[in-house]
Amino acid sequence: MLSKKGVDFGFILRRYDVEIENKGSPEAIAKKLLPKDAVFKACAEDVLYMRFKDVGKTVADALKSKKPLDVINEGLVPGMEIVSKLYAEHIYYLPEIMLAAKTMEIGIALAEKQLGSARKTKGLAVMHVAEGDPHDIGKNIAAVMMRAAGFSVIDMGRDVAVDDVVACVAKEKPFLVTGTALMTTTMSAFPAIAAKMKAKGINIPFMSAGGAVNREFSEGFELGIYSEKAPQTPPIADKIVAGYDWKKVKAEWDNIVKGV
Ligand code: B12
Repeated sequence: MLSKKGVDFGFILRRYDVEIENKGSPEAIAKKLLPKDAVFKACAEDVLYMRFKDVGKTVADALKSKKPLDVINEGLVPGMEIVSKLYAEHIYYLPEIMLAAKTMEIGIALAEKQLGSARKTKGLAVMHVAEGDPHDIGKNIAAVMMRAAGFSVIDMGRDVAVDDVVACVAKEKPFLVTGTALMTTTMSAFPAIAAKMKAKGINIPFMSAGGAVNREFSEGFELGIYSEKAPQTPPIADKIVAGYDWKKVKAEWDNIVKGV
């Protein structure tokens, strides 16, 4: 008779296909990436699982113990980041992305209401998403952060034509203009806008942002500065309002965004 001594039956009876399936399930990926804090985790989970009917209550509860900007940055945005990862891994598809984005927007709108408006504006920024690009979630988050930090924002929306941006900047005279591109096919609008601004004698910094651009590209043309994450925009904006031009922001960028 065969001896059973030392035999691990759990190992023999394991279904390998289940393990492989689990590795890629939303739950398995989320487990590693969800925020540790229970309140932020609940917000992130509502976005991740597209619970657009529940997110209002979850965020309202979260706002009882957390600051509105933290609910956005540490709860709702990490949820959307997991969604992006699931999309990249072909676990989520466009319908999930749309529903998750809608859920996040409902949550952000609620948190934004509690931010209150600054008494006196620190200055005006013009923000837009590049021509041909529909990806406005990151820009919307950056706009919320700018307003929360006391700046006024003209949000031109998404898919904005180069000449419309230049015309708006010439008319409104902001201290900063930002452009977001998530598609490699749309980012070329930014050096074109900066060149047209220069030709009109407008020398304010042009901040490029979004997944399609990096620091090298963003700083590679005149007026160009970079912001990697939405929360980096207010500290950079503070420096510009304090008198930094685009060259000085470029030179001191690492220090300005340190720890943000
Ligand atoms: C959501 C999404 C969509 C949504 C957009 C909804 C919306 N309202 O924005 C929808 C479904 C509409 C969409 C459509 C398409 N998409 Co899409 N989409 C995404 C996805 C999954 C997530 C993007 C996102 O919102 N992330 C969450 C936010 C919070 O992150 P974020 O935007 O990067 O923002 C962060 C930073 O970049 C930065 N930031 C962003 N903006 C700004 C602005 C400022 C001022 C600052 C300071 C910082 C900042 O701060 C944020 C964090 O702090 C990405 C994949 C990915 N991993 O990025 C693909 C992705 C961007 N899409 C892609 C593509 C190809 C498309 C389509 C062409 C698909 C198709 N075949 O139809 C279409 C576009 C068609 C068109 N021209 O109209 C590609 C782009 C590839 C490329 N390199 O060119 C990606 C990368 C997917 C991929 N891997 O292929 N998409």
